[in-house]
Amino acid sequence: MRMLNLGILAHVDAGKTTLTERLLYAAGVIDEIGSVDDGSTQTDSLPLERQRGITIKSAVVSFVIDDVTVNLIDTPGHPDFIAEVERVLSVLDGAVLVISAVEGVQPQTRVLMRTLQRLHIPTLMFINKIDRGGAQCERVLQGIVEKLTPAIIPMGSTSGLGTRGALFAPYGAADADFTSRLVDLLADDDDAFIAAYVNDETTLSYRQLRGKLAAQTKQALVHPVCFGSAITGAGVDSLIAGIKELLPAAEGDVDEPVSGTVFKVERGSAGEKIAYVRLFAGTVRVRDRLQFDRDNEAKVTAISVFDLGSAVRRASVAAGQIGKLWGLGDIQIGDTLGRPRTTSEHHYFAPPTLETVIVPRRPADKGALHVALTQLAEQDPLINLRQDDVRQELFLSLYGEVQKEVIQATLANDFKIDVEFRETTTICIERPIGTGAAVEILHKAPNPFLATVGLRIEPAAVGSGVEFQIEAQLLGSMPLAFFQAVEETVRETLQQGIYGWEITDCTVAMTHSGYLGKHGLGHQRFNKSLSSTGEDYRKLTPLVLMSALKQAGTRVCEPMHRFHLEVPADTLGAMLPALARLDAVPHTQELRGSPCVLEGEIPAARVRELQQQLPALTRGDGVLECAFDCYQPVRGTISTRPRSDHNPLNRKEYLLHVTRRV
Ligand SMILES: Nc1nc2c(ncn2[C@@H]2O[C@H](COP(=O)(O)OP(=O)(O)OP(=O)(O)O)[C@@H](O)[C@H]2O)c(=O)[nH]1
Ligand SMILES: [Mg+2]
Repeated sequence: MRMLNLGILAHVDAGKTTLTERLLYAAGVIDEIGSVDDGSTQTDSLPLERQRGITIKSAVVSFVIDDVTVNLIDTPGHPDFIAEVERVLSVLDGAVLVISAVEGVQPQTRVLMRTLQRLHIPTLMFINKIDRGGAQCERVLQGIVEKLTPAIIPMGSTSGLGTRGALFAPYGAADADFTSRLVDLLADDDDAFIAAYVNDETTLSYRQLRGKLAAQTKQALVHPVCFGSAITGAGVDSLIAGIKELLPAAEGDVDEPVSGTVFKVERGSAGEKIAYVRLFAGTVRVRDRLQFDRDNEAKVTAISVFDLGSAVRRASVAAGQIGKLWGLGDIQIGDTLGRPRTTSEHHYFAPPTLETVIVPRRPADKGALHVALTQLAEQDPLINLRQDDVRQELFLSLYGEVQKEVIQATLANDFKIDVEFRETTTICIERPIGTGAAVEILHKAPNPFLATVGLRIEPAAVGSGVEFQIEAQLLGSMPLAFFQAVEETVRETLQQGIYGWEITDCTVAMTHSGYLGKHGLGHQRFNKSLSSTGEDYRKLTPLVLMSALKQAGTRVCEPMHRFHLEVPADTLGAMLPALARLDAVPHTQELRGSPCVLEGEIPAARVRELQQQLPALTRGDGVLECAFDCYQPVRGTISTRPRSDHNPLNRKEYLLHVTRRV
C-alpha cells in the first residue's frame, strides 16, 4: 500500500474542515457529513473548536483512494495558530491549499504558499465555495497569478457560479485550449520537452502531457487548480483524482533503521503523553526501545495508527505511516526518532510577536498555573513560558488575542484555573549593525578561565537566523566537545542582546581557541583545576560574545504586519488619517468602487488599536486582515526599545557572576 501524508492549508474559514469532512464522506469513511456550524465534524473535535466553529489544533484522519492510504492533516487557518501548521510541514508529502472563490487570495494564503514553495512541498489548489453568492473564477485565478505564483493550471471549468447548482467539469484531451496551456506551462522547466514539441506537436500524446504534469507537480514546480464546493460536493471527485494522480504517494522502506519526526504531543485521559509521529523509514513495534533527541531512550508501550478515519490500536507502525506512540515520557514536539537529527531546528514562520504576563485570579493557584502552563507549552513550544527573575511573573509568547482567549478557556476548562492577562507587549528582535570581535586568552589576565575563546559577530541576510562557524585554522585544534560548548553558549547568549531582545540574522565565527589538556600535566593525575573543562567555555563565551556585540552594535527591530483592509468608499477620508496615526503605511489602494481596498504595513503593536477603531471608523462595515510580514527597525528617534523586564544591571551581575570560576 502506498501512503500520502497530505496537509490541508488555508486562510481562516476558507473551508478546510468542511472539505476534510467531504473527502472522508466521498471515500466512504463516514456515512453522514458533519458541519462546522453544528460542531459535528471529525477533525474539529475539541469542545472549544466546536463552540467557536474554528480549528485550533491540527488533526489527523485517514482514508483510502484505490491503492493509496491518505493521512490527511486538517490545520487551523487563523494566524494565531500558525504554530500548529508549522509543526506539520515537516511531515507532509503534499498539500491542498484551499482558496475561497468569494474572498480570493487572502493574507494568510500568501504566507502559507510562500512557505510551501520554500519547502518544495507539492501543492494542489482548490478554489472552494463556488456555490456561494459572489463566487468568481477568473478574478481569483488572476489573484493567484499576481500574489502567489504564475505556475498554475486550471484543471477544468465551472458553471452556475454563485448558485447551489454550481458545478466543476474537468478538462480532457479534447480541450485544445487546455492542452496548449499545459504545454506552455510544462515547457518552462524542460528544454528537451519544448524541443520535442517544437519538432512535432503531434508526437506528444495527451497521456505524456499528463505524465509530465504529474512529474512537475510532484516536484512542486507547478500547481494544478481545481474548483468546487465542500458544502455541495461539486468538484470533490476531481480533487480526489488529482490527489491520487498528481501528488507523490510513496512506499517507505519498512526494514531500514527507524527514522521519524514528532509533530504533535497531547495528553491522554489519564494524563499520559501521546506523541504523533510520522515514520519516514523502519518499523516501530510495541515494547521497542526508541532513541530520540537529547540522548533519550524509552520503551513504546502502545501504538495506534490512522486507519479509515480515526486511530486504531496496532502492534506496530511502519515507514510512511502516521502513528500515535505511548510511553515516551520525555518526548517533545520536533524530536527525531531513531537516527539523530541532521538539521538544526527550523522555524518556517515567524515566532510569536506578542508577549503577555499571565496571573491567576486566586493567588493560591500560582503553583498550579505554572504546572498547567508547562504542560501547555509541551504541546505548543512556541508559547515559550518564562518567569522573570525580579518580579517572579509568568510570561507567555503569543500570536494574538484569539490564542489568548483559547489559553484562558483551556486553563479554566481543563485545569480549573481562572487567569487574567496583563500588559501585552510586542516582542522585538535585535540585529547587529556592524562587525565586532573580542578574544580572551588562556592564562592572560583578566581571563579567570582555563580557555581561549575569540569570537567575531557580523550581520547576515535578513531571515537567515544565527550561523555559527569555526574558522578553518582552528579545526582539529581542540576537542570537539569544547567547540560544541562554545556554540551552545553562543546560541544561548544571543537570546538576550544589548537591549534584552533576541539577536538574530548574524554570523558568529570562532576566531581563536585554546585549551589546557590532561596531557600537559605530565605524570600527575587528571586534576580538574589544572585542565580545561566545558564549564570554562560556557562561562567565558558570554563575556567574549557580549563584548564583540557591543562593538558591533545592535538595532532593535519590531514585527510588522501586512494588512488588507476593505472599507466603504465614503469612510476613506477618516480612515487614512487614522492609519497614519497608527504608523500604518498603505502601499496599494484600490479606490474605485466600494468597498475600497487598502493594503500595506502596520507595526504589530498597533494592530489591536486598529481593530478596535475600525467599527467606529467604518460604521461597522470595515474588514481587516493581518498577517506577520517582517521585522523592521523601530522607527522614530528612539531606535532602541529595551525589553520591559530587561534590566542591564541584572545582565551585568550575571556576567560578573559567571566570571567566578568554580
Ligand atoms: N457556501 C459554502 N460555505 C462553505 C463551503 N465550505 C465551507 N463553508 C462554510 O465556511 C465556514 C468555514 O468553514 P470551515 O470548514 O470551518 O473552514 P476552515 O478553513 O476549516 O476554518 P478554520 O479551520 O477555522 O481556519 C463554515 O460556515 C462552512 O459551513 C462551501 O464550499 N460553500
Ligand atoms: Mg477548520
